[in-house]
Order: sequence, then C-alpha cells, then structure tokens
Amino acid sequence: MLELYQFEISQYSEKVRLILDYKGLEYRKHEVTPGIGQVELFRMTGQRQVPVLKDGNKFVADSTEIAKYLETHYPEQPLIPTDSKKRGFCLMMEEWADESIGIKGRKALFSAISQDQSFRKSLLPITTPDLFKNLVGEVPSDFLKLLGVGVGYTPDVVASAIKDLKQDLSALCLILADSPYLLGDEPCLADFAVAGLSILLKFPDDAYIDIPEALRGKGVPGLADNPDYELFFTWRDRLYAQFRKPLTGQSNTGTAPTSIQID
Ligand SMILES: N[C@@H](CCC(=O)N[C@@H](CS)C(=O)NCC(=O)O)C(=O)O
Repeated sequence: MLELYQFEISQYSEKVRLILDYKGLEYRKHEVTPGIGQVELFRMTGQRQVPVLKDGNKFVADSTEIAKYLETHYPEQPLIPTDSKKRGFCLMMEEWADESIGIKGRKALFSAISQDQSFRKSLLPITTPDLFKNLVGEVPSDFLKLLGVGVGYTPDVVASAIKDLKQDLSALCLILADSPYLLGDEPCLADFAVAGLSILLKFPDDAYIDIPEALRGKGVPGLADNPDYELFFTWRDRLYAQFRKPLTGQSNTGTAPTSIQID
C-alpha cells in the first residue's frame, strides 16, 4: 500500500491526500513528529519536508513531484489535461497555488492565531495535555507577534499576504463563476492544488482532516467569513464532497496515522 509521510495540518500534504482520494488510491498516513521525526525523514529521503510518498522502496518528496509521479504510475482518473493549452494553464495554476496560496496562507493563519487565543489552543495536537494548552492560551498575542517578527512575519508582511490572498480569492471566484472546475468541465491538478492549499484560510467544515472539532469551518478573519469569497468556499465544499474521502474512525484509511520519531 502507498504510504504518506505527512503533517495532518499541512496544506501541501492535504493537496496530496486530495489527489490520492481523487485517484481512488488507498494509502496509509504516517504523522511525522515536527523536529525529531524530520531527522528520520532526512535519513530516508535526503530532505526534511513533508509530504513524502513511499511506494514500495521508492520515496518521492514534494507535492508537485508526487502529483507527477502518481499521474505516471497510476494514470486512472487523469490529473493533467492532454490538450496543450489546458495542460499549460493547469501546470501554471498549480505552481501559482503552491507559491501564493500555500506560502501566504501560512502568514495569514499566523495573524489569525496571534489574535485569537482559543484558535491558537485548538491548533495544538489533540494529545497536548490541558495544562500546556492553558499555558499557551494565556500567552499574550503580542508575544506571538514578536515571534512572527523573529521568523519574518512582521505586521507588514502579514498585511501584504492578506491583501494578495484577497486578490487571489477574487480571481478564483471570477474563474469559477461560470464553470464547475477551474479549467472547465473536468477537475484537474489545478483544482486539487488550489483546494488543498487553501485549508489554512478556512478549514473544511466536515470531517476530512484529523483536527479538533473546534477548528472545523474556522479560518482567517476577513477571508473565511467574507461573503465576497463565499463562491470559492462553496466550490471547495462541493469538490470535497465529490472527491475527498471523509475520515472513518481515526483516519481516512481506517488505520490511525503512526508517528515517526527517533527513540
Ligand atoms: N514545495 C513543497 C513544500 C512543502 C512544505 O512546505 N512542507 C512544510 C509543511 S506544510 C514542511 O515540511 N515544513 C517543515 C520544514 O520546512 O522543516 C511541496 O510542495 O511539498
């Protein structure tokens, strides 16, 4: 069976989970422990980031490489159009989604969690002891802003990311106003990239991602709750209902994700 090394809350991992579900491929999730689990990932793949797909003895890192690998080796339910113009637009839109929605979505979420303590608490793994959750909840928002400055997320950077995301969402609403999918009547890689990468803007309402219930349907104020972008989030809900397998029991493969870490 295919195996996916992932963070449950990672938007690039979600893009791959959507693609795997669309192609009807069974897979087992391995939840990588941030930090220590990434050392093990580096040992296996020569790099530290998720998602990584394991197929037999082969490891494929990077969501775009995984999509192309799956398209070559599991061609049922094709992801990339054959028509050259559509193919070009599809690949361009996928790359744009990775670089714009993926990267800027993190910055926008950072601003949301610095403003909302209960949101910040809910983002902690389900297994985090309540005592620690309470401590994190009490950290003043300014502290997180400071932390953001430390990693380059200054208020200016966050404001500019949100401004760009608003333009991205408006553009997507325009494109989707008269067609069911981004490039017309059939879904393609661009749809799954855009939908998966946008989870940090607003987590899906239903049980597709293994996150605390309190987070479902929540997202970045001004984006997730903005009626101007309702068309986009309604489109995404429909895409999920059509193609994404809901969690069954503990995970969507019927088996709990396992962590990788060094003892
Ligand atoms: N270009 C990569 C980006 C993957 C990425 O940014 N992964 C993040 C999680 S969403 C990660 O592993 N971060 C941990 C790190 O960089 O150490 C892809 O498309 O897969």
